[in-house]
Amino acid sequence: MSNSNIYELFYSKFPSDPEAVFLEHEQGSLLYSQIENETGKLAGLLKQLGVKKGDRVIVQVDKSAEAVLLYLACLRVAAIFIPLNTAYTAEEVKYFMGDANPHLIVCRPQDYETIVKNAKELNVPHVMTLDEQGCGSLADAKASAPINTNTEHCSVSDTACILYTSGTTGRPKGAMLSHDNLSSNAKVLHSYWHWEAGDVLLHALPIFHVHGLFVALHCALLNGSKVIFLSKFSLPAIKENLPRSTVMMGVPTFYVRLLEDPEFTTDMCNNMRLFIAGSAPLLAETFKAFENVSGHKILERYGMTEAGMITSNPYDGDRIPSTVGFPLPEVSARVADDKGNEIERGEVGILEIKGPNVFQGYWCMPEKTAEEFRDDGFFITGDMATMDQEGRISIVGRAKDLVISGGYNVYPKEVENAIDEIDGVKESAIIGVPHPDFGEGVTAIIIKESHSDITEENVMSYLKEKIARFKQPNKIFFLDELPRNTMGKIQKKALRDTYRDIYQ
Ligand code: MCA
Ligand code: AMP
Repeated sequence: MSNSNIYELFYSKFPSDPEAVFLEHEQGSLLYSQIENETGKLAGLLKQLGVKKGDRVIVQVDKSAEAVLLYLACLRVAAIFIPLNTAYTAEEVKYFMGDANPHLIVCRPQDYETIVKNAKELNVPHVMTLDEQGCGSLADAKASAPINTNTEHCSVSDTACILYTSGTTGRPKGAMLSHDNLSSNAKVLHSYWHWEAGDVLLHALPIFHVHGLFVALHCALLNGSKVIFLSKFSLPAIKENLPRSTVMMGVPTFYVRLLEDPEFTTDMCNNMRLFIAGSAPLLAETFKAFENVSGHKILERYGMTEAGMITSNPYDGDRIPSTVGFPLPEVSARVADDKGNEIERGEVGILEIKGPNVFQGYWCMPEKTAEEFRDDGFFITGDMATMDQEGRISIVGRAKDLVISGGYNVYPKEVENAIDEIDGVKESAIIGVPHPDFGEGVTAIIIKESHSDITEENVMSYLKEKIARFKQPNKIFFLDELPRNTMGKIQKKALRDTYRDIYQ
């Protein structure tokens, strides 16, 4: 039986030129010809630490070439790679440690003490560090580790990664993505977006989510392309590197910020072949303004942690603003009613999907997994959509209570739970309202207990330790009561209507 380990697929595409650059990063360059040896050393170290196939490795580190090598090394030993957003607080990370029961945690040096303390409590055997320069105890130990030349055999359904995604209950769930989920999606995107010889990817996304780690890096790896690897999104770095790039992927905020910059011009985009947007809705006005300035129609696609990329606007055909295009090859999609029955074209329903990209289930949560699949295997995305006669899909809303801020998902329940713990708070509601930079701004409406003198500052200082900065409200309002319907359910739509202009 052939080896479905996705590393084997990448390896088969490495360019034969020994000088071909994979990552051009702030400390120098990583060549394709170095990947095998460097990941071999890291894989040797992982094995020395006792990491076996199926063991979990949690990684919460800043973006660096070494972090990418660590990802590839985990694939090689068939450990399950679990990347975490660097914005997560110690308390959030402790939940993931308890849930995933990892064999190893790799963290930033500044977080080491806290993580070790929690690791002891939770019986996690090893904690190592890696900083943004690629230094730390992991790199030190790697230097003397035996080289592992093997790439572990994997079947199509073996889990390669777990990515945590919060939920409407407020408790994060680990979506298990198999080697085949990742490779099938990567191959489809590589072909659908016409990757070609000489393509250079401008990479400014974080590498702890699907967009930056899988969609962007996997396409480049399959193409043997050079990646201009920026540590984060910064306008000066983007403007400097666009003339040397051919492909860029970003969340809508990237494009909004570029448009606000008077120095961003058509000339900068002369070498560009493709701008791709996703993770949140791209406003039609952004699409049009970007076309006016750059001469490029942004290609918008739609995806989810549980399924990677699902639909895409066409490469050659019409890219229509406010639509997310067609289901990708091998992906079946239907717009359905709340029982999973397909409804008429043009009507609004819930998007359901099926295909080799759809995940294996939530880690240790079989009931949650079962709830989100229909009997015929379709996964319920929770996104409201329409499909036209040609099969083109538009995402028109969300059935799930979710706010997307700058491409990061914020589940209101999680923030409400944290606020409701505060002394003096009776209840709260979190809503997303239009925000010029982040798309949606996280906004809190709080009802105090009678006689409480709690202030906005009290709430913010409590949340600082509890939840990541991007989940914390941009604005807080205190009301006497929340609007409710006759069933007693909070009317979030009414709240969104009331506060819709607060960031304009
Ligand atoms: C930073 N801040 C944010 C966000 N990012 N607040 C709300 N929402 C955010 N997304 C906070 C910072 O902590 C800081 O707080 C303040 O806002 C200003 O930071 P700034 O420097 O302006 O922001 P930034 O560092 O430039 O980051 C903005 C960003 C970044 C570049 C848009 O958020 C980003 O890279 N987003 C990409 C997310 C992503 O990759 N999503 C893909 C998920 P303070 O001032 O208090 O310090 S994958 C997915 O969704 C699916 C599968 C898909 O379809 O792709
Ligand atoms: P995540 O859980 O981070 O994977 O976020 C997935 C969610 O992001 C989807 O369920 C959608 O609600 C949203 N999303 C991703 N891409 C798009 C897009 N192009 N347009 C609208 N929503 C999107």
